[in-house]
Amino acid sequence: MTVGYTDPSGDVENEGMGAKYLPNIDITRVMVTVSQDTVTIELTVSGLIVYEMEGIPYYQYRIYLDLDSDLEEDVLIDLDTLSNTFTIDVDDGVKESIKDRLSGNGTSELTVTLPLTWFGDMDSFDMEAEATTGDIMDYADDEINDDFEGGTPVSDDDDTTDDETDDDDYESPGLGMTVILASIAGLLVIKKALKREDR
Ligand SMILES: [Ca+2]
Ligand SMILES: [Ca+2]
Ligand SMILES: [Ca+2]
Repeated sequence: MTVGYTDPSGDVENEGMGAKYLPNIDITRVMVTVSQDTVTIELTVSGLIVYEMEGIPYYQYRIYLDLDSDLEEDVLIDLDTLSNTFTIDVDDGVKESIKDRLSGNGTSELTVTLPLTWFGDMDSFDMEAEATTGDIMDYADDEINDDFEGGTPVSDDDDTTDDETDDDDYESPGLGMTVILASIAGLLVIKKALKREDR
């Protein structure tokens, strides 16, 4: 099961940060995939994901999960370069370090892979995310599916498996049309044959 949203690029809300820092927090897509044993989160930005760094400006990437459809967060995954902490917090419980479960530093896509047992029930869930950057004076951020509402779900076109299913669906009407055309052709032949008999 996958829940994913796309986000426009160039929609960072900027309070004075230099333009060169903005692509790194400009979210374009977030996908959360639940498989048999793991939950995998992929966060994509226009620029480069930066979570292993020190100093100013700082970057923070946060992914929230709502597991019970009440539009309130139950899980927070927080990657904060200012405090150099990379944690998951479930139901305001004990924060676990997830530093060794991250990959993608310096690329456009951050991947976090976590054990499904940490989450409990993931039969239905929703997700939102935000990325922020700042220095001493300035600040900028981008959000996706803010407050678990209004996001643009990833379309079927982005999913190879669904494309294959769609192709299968198209074959049936195609086959049906061939049968109809063959029937019409057959009727025309009979009609012509009958006309010949009339002569
Ligand atoms: Ca964006
Ligand atoms: Ca909730
Ligand atoms: Ca946005």
